[in-house]
Amino acid sequence: MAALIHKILNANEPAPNLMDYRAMRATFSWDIACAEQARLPYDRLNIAFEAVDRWVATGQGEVAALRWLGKNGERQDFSYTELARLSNRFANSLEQLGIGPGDRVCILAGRIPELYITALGTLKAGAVFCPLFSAFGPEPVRVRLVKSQARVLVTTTLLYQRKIREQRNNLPDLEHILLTDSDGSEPGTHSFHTLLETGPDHRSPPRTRPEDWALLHFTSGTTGIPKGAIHVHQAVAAHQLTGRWVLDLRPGDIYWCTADPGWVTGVSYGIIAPFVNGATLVVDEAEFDARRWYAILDRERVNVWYTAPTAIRMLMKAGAEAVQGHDLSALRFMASVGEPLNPEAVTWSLATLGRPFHDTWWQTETGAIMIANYRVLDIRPGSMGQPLPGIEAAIVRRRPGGGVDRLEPGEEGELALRAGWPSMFRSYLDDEERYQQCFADGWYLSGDLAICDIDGYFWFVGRNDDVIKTSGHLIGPFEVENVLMEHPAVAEAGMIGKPDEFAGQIVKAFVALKPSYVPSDALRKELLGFARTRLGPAVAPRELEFIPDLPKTRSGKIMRRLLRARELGLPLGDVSTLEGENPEEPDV
Ligand code: 6R9
Repeated sequence: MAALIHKILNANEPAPNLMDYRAMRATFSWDIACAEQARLPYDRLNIAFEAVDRWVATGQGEVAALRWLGKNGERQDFSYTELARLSNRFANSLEQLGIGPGDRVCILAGRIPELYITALGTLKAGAVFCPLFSAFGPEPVRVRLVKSQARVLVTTTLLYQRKIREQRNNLPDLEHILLTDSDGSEPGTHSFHTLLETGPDHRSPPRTRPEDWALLHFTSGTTGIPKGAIHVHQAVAAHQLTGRWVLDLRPGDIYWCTADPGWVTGVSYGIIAPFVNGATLVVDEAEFDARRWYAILDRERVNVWYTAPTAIRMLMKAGAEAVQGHDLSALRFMASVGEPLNPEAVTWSLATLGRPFHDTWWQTETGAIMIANYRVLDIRPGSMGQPLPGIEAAIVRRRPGGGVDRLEPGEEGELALRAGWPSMFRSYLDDEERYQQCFADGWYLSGDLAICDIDGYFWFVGRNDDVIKTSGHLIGPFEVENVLMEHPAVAEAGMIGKPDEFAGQIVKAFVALKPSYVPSDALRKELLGFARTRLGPAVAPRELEFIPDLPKTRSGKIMRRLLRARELGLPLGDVSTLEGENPEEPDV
């Protein structure tokens, strides 16, 4: 284990927002935190109002809310007042289109200003904001548009042409497509900006209630199509509090979240948390580049930085030379999320950047950070940290007949959280059964395996299912397998996450061919290309291996666990349910 990192607070820096973790844990109540939010008459609550309009109301509207850095060197600031006005216009435009409470508005776009206007305007209109990752191919986009029953999609002309146009007839719920860069040549679409120009600047305060649906995030399981996790407006209390206590955000801070808003981190912490805490959010449109990133930290005088282990490992690879000549002295706090943060990354950051990364743990379903390393506390490198005040976390084991048992410190089991915090997901869209399966005895069961040590620090062990985390993105093997199975040569396909030095895991496919096909390099390339065209680069497998047939249970489920064990040369473990072995055993 890497050595403990002791914190000595720098007297020249502002004191941490959370000064006494233990005292706050002992006294905290969500009721008080939620009461702090109710700023609208008649107990109404709205994330977008909390995020932007309240700053205008308190006279801080001229502060920069969004600082957008374009791919080609553009730099554009939007004040809180401007964002309030533009999101009012967008909400008014949606209403003119007949979109209202509960309707789903999807966005498929890179990190462009229109994305932030869409998010805030959708929330003000009482509609449900649903981001789709722009590197998804046509198939993941189709599946999510169908499942969400989106009535509106905001996108760019290029993404529309590449991913939507051909399948538009199969999307009957999708009534309006708004193109952010429309030149009027695409039939059946509207211009986002023309709509925005015609919408009035003003609107009355939003009428949403705390339990109204606000956000829809798709997340993947092991089986079936992606699950739509629903969050409500009340979640904003958790966004605000974690922003303040974990990320140590305060008004006037310059804050950079590198996550893409196509995923939950990019919305909870790449839109909502910085705005509700009055910070200036830096958004970089470009992809990762070590030198560009250090230049942004330096030039923008970033105070708080939230990023991911894959990016940190790439920065480590770029070496200390890349940071030379850059002044990172404005940085006060750095945090990471999405995958295990290796202890070396923490010690490296301390040595090279002068500050340690603080690991945080949470999920699409939890909506906000649940376990964290805090600015005020010492760091045990490799540990995810300790639960947020207001969150009870435990390690449990499911009992075969239902219910759970709590385990002792040091024992490995499933990480569980006592249900009931504001940003807890309220349902899986149209899948009540799956939602209920996530809970037992009042605990939310995360699906992650972990250990809690005697001092209350949590340590990540792995997943208890087959989902794959690649570059911080959660990929469902079923979605990838389904697409490969559509190729005429493929009889069966199974995906695993193969360990990778930088991405954490990469998606690796195992394929059994139909009898008339023979394995070849050309066919492997064809299949990889086929998957990439349909799924997009973020989801498609990077490696593909032919095998004669896939290990399956007698009920026909692919045993990805065995594929993984074979790949890694690990013991095969319990194979009692494997097809062809031990036929007396019941199916699983
Ligand atoms: C926010 C986000 C959730 C899954 C989660 C776990 C993994 C997240 C982690 C971590 C180890 C951390 N994960 N943070 N694993 N250490 N600090 O990533 O949400 O995309 O839903 O993924 O990511 O396996 O269950 P989501």
